Amino acid sequence: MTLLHSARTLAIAVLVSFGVITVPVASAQTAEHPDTPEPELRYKGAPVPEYDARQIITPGAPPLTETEFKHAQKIFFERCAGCHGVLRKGATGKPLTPDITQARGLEYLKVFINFGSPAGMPNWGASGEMTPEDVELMAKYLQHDPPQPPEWGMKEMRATWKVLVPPDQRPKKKMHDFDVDDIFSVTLRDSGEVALIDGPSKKIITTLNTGYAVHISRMSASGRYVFTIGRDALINQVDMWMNPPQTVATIKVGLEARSVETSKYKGFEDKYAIAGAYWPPQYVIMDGDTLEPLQIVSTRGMTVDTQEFHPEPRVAAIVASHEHPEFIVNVKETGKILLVNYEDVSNLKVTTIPAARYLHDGGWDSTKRYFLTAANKSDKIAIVDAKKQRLQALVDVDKIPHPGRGANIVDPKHGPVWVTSALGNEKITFIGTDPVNHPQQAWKVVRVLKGQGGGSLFVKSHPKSKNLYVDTPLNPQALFAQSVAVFDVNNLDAGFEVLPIAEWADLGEGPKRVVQPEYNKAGDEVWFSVWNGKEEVSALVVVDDRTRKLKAVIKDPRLVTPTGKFNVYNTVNDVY
Ligand code: DHE
Repeated sequence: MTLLHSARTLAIAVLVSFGVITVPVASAQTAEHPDTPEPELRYKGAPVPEYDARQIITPGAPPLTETEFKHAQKIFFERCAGCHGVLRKGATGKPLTPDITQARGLEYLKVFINFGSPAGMPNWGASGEMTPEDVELMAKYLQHDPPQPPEWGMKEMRATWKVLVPPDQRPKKKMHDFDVDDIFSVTLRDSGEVALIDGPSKKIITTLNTGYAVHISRMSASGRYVFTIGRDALINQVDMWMNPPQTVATIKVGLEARSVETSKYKGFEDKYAIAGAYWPPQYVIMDGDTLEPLQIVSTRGMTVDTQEFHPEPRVAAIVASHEHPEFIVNVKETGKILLVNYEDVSNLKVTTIPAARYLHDGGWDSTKRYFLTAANKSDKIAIVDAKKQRLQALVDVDKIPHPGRGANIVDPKHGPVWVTSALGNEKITFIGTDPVNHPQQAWKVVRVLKGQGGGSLFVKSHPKSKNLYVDTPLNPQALFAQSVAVFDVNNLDAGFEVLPIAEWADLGEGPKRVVQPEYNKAGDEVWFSVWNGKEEVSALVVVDDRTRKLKAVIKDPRLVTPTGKFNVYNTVNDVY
C-alpha cells in the first residue's frame, strides 16, 4: 500500500515538474546573506535556499520563483485542470491562455478566483479552500504559458504496471460471507482511498489505498473485480472474492484521468478493461485479469464543428456496449463519440460518430440499447443507437446538462424517459426513449420539471421505485446544497419534497454538500454522501425509499470526504 501512495506522490511530482522554463536569479544571495555573492555562498557552504534560486519568466506575466511556479502547478492540477484543461484551452471552464489572462490582469483574476462566478466557477478564496497567498499566486501563474506535461506511452505504462497477486494465486471462490452484489465502493476523495461497505449491515468491510481522489468505480461483468481510477490516472483492480477484498493489480495510464470500464458483451465478460485519460489525451485497452496494457490510442484530432486540430481532446465517460463487443468512448473537446470494437485488439476497429462539444457524462436508457450523453457546452444530449452503431439524435436542453448516468423512469403520460438535471439552472429534463410504443415522444424533450435550483450533478431512480431524486451539491445556497429534492414519479406535477439529508446526518460545521444518490441492490434504500471538508466530519445517509424517512447514518472516522458510491449489482447491470 505504501507502494501505491508513493506512486501517487510520484505522479503529482511528475506532473508538477514538467517543462518549467527557469532563469537563475542574479541576486540569490538576498534574504539570508544579502552581501554575499552566490558563488561565494556556495563555496562557503552557507545555506542557499534552493527554492528561491530560479525564476520563471513569461513575457508580460509577473515573474515567479521556481518553487512558487511548481506550487501553483500542483494547485492547478488538483483544482483547475479538470474544468479548464491542462493546456488551459477551456472546456467546462473558460480558456485561460496568457493572451486572455494577461489582458484581464492580476486584480481581475484575483477577484474571480476569490469569489467564483454564477456560471459554476467555485469561490476558491471566499470558501477558504485557497489562502489569500494562493489566490494571488494563481492569478500570477495563470498569466504564464501553460507548461506542457510529458507524454505517457507504453514504456511509461509498463514501468508502472504491477500485478500484486497473479491470477493463479487468487482464490477460486469467494472467501467471505458478504454478498458481493450488495457491496458499495465509496470514493473517499481527499484521503485517496475507497471504502467497501456492506449494504445490508452498513459496516465498512475495508478501506483501500487508491489513486489520488478516485473519480469512479466500475465493476467487471461478473462483479468479481472493482476497478477504480484516480485523478492521477492510477487504476486499482480489487478482487472482491478475497477476504478482505484487496488490490491485485495497478497501473498508471497517464497523468490525469477520469474514466474506467470493463467489457460486458456476451463472451467477453471480464476479458478487457479500458481507461480514458485527460492527459495525455488517449485511451488504453488492458487485460481484464491483470491490467496489462495492450493498445494505447491517441484522441488528438479535429473538432466536430469547426474541424480544427485540437491538441488536448480528453476522454470523458466510457460505457461498455451490450449490443456489440464495443466500448463507447466520449471524446470531450472534439465532440466525437468513438465505438471501439475490442473483438480483435491487435486490429482495432473504431467507428467515429460526430456529436457535439464538450462531451462529458452519460448512461443507458432502460433497454440498454441507447446511450444518452451530455455535450455540456453545446447544451445538448447526444443519443447513440448502440445496436445500429450510429447517432440517433441530438436533443437541445437547457444550460449545462449533467446527468451522471441519468435516471430511467416511466412517465405516466409519456412512457419510458431518461432524465437529466443541470448545473446551470433548476431544470430537470425528461427525454422520451421508447421509439416502439411511444414514437411521438422518442428523442424529444417531453417534460421539464423545476427542482430546487442550479448546481445539480446527479439524478437517480430505480425500476422498483416510484421516486426520482435530484441533488444540488454545487448550489451556492447551503440550504439547497445540503438537501435533495424527491419527486413522485406517478404524480410529477405535484412538485417535490425536500429531504434535509445533511441535517439528518447531524455533523456540525462544514459545507456538507449532499451528493450522488445510489440505490442498494434491492432498490428499497437510497444512499447519499454528505461531503464535508477534509478536516470535518462527513457521513453517508441511508433513506428508506418507500417512506422517504431516515433509515441509517453511517459515521466513521475513516469516511473522509465521501463522494461517489457504486453498488456492485447496480453498476454491473447498469441499473439507474
Ligand atoms: Fe466527476 C463522473 C469528470 C468533478 C464526482 N466525472 C464523471 C465522469 C467524468 C467526470 C468524465 C464520467 C465517468 C464515466 O462514467 O466513465 N468530474 C469530472 C471533471 O472533469 C470535473 C468537472 C472536474 C475535475 O477536476 O474532476 C469533475 N466529479 C467532480 C466532482 O467535484 C465530484 C462531485 C466529486 C469528486 O469525487 O471529485 C465528482 N463524477 C463524480 C461522480 C461520478 C462522476 C460521483 C460518477 C457518477 C455516476 O453515477 O456514474
